[in-house]
Amino acid sequence: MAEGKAGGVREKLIAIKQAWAESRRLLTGERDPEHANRLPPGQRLVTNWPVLDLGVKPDIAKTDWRLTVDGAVANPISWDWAAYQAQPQVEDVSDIHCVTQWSRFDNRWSGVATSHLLSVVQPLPNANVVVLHGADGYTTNITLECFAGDDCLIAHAHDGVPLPRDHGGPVRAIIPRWYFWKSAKWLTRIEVLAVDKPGFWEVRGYHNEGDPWTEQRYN
Ligand SMILES: Nc1nc2c(c(=O)[nH]1)N[C@H]1C(S)=C(S)[C@@H](COP(=O)(O)O)O[C@H]1N2
Ligand SMILES: [Mo]
Repeated sequence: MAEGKAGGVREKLIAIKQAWAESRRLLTGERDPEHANRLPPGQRLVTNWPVLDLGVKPDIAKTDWRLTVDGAVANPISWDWAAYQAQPQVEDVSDIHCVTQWSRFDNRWSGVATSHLLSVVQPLPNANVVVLHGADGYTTNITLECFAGDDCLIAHAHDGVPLPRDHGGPVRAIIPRWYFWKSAKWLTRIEVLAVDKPGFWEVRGYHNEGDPWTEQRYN
């Protein structure tokens, strides 16, 4: 597809999702804060794995990939593939809940725990938020507290298979407690900040947090 046409399709898709947020479509008004069910309100279970993004899928070779962590940290880093692989590796199984109403159970993620990454970079006392940056220009903000959760990973594999490009390979963030838009694909930069900075969807009507159990879909 020519860049102009692809750009047009992308703008249309963004406008549709933004309009849904404005009209508060997809909200059921139900709540399940105690997680009585495994499926949050308004979600349906899928066994495939849909691909959702802005339509630009960066093709990043592992040899070119870097992960920069900067901002309000004592020890900024820029890991190349070898440095990332040399960090302690963990696995965690979690469920995906996408704001467009699909959920996928039991995803086994492999990678580096965000708690480990934070122990390396050492956020300054005034640090409150992280902004995750994808190589496609996507951004999303998460409180440092949520990002530090023991189920959060900087992941390179899903169910034992290297993350395909469609799903954000070589490396993406996994933030299971929030809707999946917080899990940035093609992760290349983590900005640690004192003051919150809403990301791509957060400035287009999505909720600043994104708890599926209380349907924090829109702001
Ligand atoms: N870099 C980047 N990350 C992104 C997005 C994106 O457009 N770019 N889309 C988000 C949204 S809205 C969703 S639902 C999930 C989809 O991930 P998947 O394609 O692996 O299912 O990625 C999230 N992370
Ligand atoms: Mo999404």
